Amino acid sequence: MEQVTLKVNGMSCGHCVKAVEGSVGELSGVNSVKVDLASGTVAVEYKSEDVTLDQIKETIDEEGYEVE
Ligand SMILES: [Cu+2]
Repeated sequence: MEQVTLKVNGMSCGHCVKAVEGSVGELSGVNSVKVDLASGTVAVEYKSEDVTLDQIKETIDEEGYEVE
């Protein structure tokens, strides 16, 4: 299991939290995803055999947020 904390720009409210946690959480191989609005970060726990970090970043990007 890999663990990464991504800095993500543009998340500002509960809707953003739901959008990011929902879409990333749907990826197969993602074990957990937690948004922290105060610090603008997304903590993800995933299995690198099943999902890549690039896929996770792309999914956040597709929701309309910028991964630093
Ligand atoms: Cu929002």
